[in-house]
Amino acid sequence: MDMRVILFLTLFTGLCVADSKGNLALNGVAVQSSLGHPQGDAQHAVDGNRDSDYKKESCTITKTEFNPWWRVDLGNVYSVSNVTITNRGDCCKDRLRGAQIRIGNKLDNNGNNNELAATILTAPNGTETFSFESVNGRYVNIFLPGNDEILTLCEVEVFAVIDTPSYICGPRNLALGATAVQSSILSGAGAQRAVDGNRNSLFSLGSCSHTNADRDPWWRVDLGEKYKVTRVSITNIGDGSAARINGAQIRIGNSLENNGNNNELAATVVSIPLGETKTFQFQPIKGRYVNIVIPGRNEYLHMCEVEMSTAVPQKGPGPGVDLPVPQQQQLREISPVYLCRIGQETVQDIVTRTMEIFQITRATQLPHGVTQIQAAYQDRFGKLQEHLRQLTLLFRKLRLLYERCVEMTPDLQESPAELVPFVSEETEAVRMETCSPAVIQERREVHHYIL
Ligand SMILES: [Ca+2]
Ligand SMILES: [Ca+2]
Repeated sequence: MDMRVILFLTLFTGLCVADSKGNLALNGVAVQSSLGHPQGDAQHAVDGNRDSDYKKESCTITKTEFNPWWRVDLGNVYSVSNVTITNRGDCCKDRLRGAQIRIGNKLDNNGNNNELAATILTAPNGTETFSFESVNGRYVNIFLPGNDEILTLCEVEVFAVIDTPSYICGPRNLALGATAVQSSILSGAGAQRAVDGNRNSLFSLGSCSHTNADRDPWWRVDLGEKYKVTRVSITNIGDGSAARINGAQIRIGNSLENNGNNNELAATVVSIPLGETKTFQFQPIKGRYVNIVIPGRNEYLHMCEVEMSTAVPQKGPGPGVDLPVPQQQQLREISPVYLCRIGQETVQDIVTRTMEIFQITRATQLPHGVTQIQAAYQDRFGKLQEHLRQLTLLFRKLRLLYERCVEMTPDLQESPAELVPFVSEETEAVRMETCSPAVIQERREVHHYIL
């Protein structure tokens, strides 16, 4: 088989690298919805110790709350296929029943909206492994839906088909767990709450910082070392006044003069809707301190999470080190793995759509003597048409990915293109329609990911 095609198929079937069995969660950064007890830190579920006796200080615990969760950041994106959970053994095994393993790359709803990989239907007795169809993701959540629930985990181990990242993910959140201070503290809502990894925006849940109505109120995080910061995200309060954050300035630098509020201005907040997260991007500013300050008025400053990062993925060099590889080159290096991810997802989407089409088609074959109701028929026909339209778009996307793959591997051999899906006459027909807005949108999306 042609080298280029082998590479293409290899990328899209996920067999990017050799396999291994390492626990990816070990000593990863873990956070949880709340701390139910001083000995129940989120980090205890990734300390490499499966001891299931809570008193041995190797288990986590949240408060009794609505929808408690726990999350580990794997640092990069992996194709996760197994999660091993050690339940608490000294009591309360049943609490874990109904918990969900969710995996993905988003932090919306603290990652609890990511793809559902498995549900814990019966309370594990000791350690139990959950295997599933691989899910790509950087974050692994254990989410326990329900009222008045307590989530306790004594160990969570995460395994992928391959121990090399599916692709290099965006850089880590530099502020997570760093030391934060602010101009004053209202009702115990300290600055640290804005860097606890929890975006929960309901003030009552204890993860939002809040100052008094100070003149020029401010908040500051100490990153410990100098970083070239290019991006700051702020999660606004969800059950207070959204407008208080308006006009806040993001300032970055190394000086503590005027509490750091004289450092370089990176961006100004115009507004952030209630409970939402807004990201501010700017040219790199090197600094150890990042301030959020509301100048010129007496105001309350409250934020439920502040996250920040550098533009280039942190691979290899430690904090504050200027990366030796120019950004352009770095991006070129990681492009094939981005292709790999998008290709896999596209193929997966094609499979899902096709299965749905089969389902609908099967349902239209009625037994003898049964007549189709007109409305039901039209409904099915409409759905079928929509699925087919989406399927066409997905194949176009796959074709674009293939073209990009070819461009990036000019040193590999030529052709035989017939091994690649959708390369025949249909492809030619598709190309005639490039003026369709949907196609343009698809191209834009694909190129956005790749470039
Ligand atoms: Ca443990
Ligand atoms: Ca928080």
